[in-house]
Amino acid sequence: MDGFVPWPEEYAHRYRQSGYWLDRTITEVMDERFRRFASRTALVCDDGRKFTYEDLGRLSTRLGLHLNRLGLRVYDRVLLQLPNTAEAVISYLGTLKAGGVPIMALAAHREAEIGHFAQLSEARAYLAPAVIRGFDFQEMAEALRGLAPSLDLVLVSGGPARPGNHRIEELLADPIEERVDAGVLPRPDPDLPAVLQLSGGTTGIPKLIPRTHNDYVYNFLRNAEVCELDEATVMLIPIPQGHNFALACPGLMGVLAGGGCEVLSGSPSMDHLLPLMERHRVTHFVGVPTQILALLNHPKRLEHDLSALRCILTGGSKLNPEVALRIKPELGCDVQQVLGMAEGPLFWTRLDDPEDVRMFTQGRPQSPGDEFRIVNPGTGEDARPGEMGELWCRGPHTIRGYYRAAEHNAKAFSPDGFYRSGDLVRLHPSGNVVVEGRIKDCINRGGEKISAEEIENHILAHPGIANCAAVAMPDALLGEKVCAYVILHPGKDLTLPVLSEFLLNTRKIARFKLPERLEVVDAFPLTNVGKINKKALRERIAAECQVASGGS
Ligand code: OOB
Repeated sequence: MDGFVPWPEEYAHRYRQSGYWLDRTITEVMDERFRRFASRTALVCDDGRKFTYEDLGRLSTRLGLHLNRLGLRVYDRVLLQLPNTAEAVISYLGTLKAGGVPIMALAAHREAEIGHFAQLSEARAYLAPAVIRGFDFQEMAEALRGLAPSLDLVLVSGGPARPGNHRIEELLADPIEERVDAGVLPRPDPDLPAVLQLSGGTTGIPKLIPRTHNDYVYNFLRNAEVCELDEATVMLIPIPQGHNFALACPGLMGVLAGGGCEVLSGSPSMDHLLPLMERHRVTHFVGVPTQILALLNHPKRLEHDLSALRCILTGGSKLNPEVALRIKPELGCDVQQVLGMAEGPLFWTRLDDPEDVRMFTQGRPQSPGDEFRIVNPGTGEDARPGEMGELWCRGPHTIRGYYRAAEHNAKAFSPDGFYRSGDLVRLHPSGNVVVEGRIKDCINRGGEKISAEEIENHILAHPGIANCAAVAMPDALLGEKVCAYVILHPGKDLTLPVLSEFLLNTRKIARFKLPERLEVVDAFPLTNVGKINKKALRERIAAECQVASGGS
């Protein structure tokens, strides 16, 4: 795994001594649970299927053996792009069993993103749906092979495989473990990357985040403790399964570590989720604040029996205090806030914290091994208590560098290994942090991060556009959406639908990144050093949105 930045020996030693790093692979920890809780239900799907722990163990070994037979080798990178289905869960676990390193792509990603990840990682395999809403992923796979010659294995789920590709459901129906001993499967080094997560993104090119077995196992085991998960836990996580929040914070792996059950939903719509919550007596609902608001405000909520609900776990963007305050009186359950990042840092409020901490802060580090600083971005010195500054983190589950990104790493990490999060926070007197804003240039669309530079690069490729700036505009539902300010070449004109068509069909980007407003201007406001003044643009669009919504 060239291009991976390990923890310095001194820290690795400390994390082992402290008992954070167990030197066990994710597969070893999961297999232990598959045996311990064998007959318990691990997964229920919205199509009625149920899987016990024993089923998950058997089927993931089976897929691992098939991948091994098809030529997948230890540390080979595997693009996983499956929606929230049992096949996705088994594909993730099976890839790990084969020694492969899954790259947790989103179902919404298209050729621009997947092609980039495939090239950067030299991925060997691609696991995808056959078709979703008319989009043919096997056709995209053909284009990917041209971009990344390393890609020689394509597996699909939910539809027939084209010649040369394999169907995941068919492999899962073939008990290869009766012919081949599971002892052929390799054991990866727990100090090497187990999973490649995707960065929220502040750069033109999205980054991959290497999470090692040691770091990720500790991440979800500790997280399951902090959220007090156990065999009674029934968790619904209607966010993409590959996202760090849904996978490991505490997510799928945290639920399985505790012996609980995850309810999988193919749709994030509240109309679909409410009956699922009632039917399966969901105890934990995980969502970004937009989803918590949708739950609170749903007109039919009171028609459903949600009496099993014990806790809402929310993060990804800031939970408005007014929304936080409604949870207990209206849903009758607790809330735990998390400030999380795919790079690893996790700040959680605790269930027994005083009310002001639970409602108004984003928590404190989940591990006693975590260190953080709040740094004045101007001086580089620690901010005074209560003063706003950039959050820097270092710890047993915070990476020391992005994968194959040496140049960017020099900026994103301090020389002594702190990850510079780009988030602006201040310290609450209780020792918890409160998120106040950010200095990184990205747009947080309902928890989904969009790098301004990345979308600007795609917009600038349009022949009519001379210059552009993508900024966040406020949105009542999602918090933020992308607004594109553009300067056109003389004599050109452009509308939002034309720009969207170009971004989707020519640039082939994921739909959630599309600008939702286009502002054509003659010039940009500049800062005194001559850069585009994005702050001024953000203020301008915020003022216009307020006028449009009748605010004062
Ligand atoms: C989670 O991870 P990412 O990598 O998609 O996004 C990280 C960024 C943070 O740097 C921050 O800007 C924002 O998302 N964020 C929050 C927040 N939680 C995340 N901003 C305000 N308040 C919060 N509570 O989003 C993520 C990863 C694991 C667990 C939960 C969320």
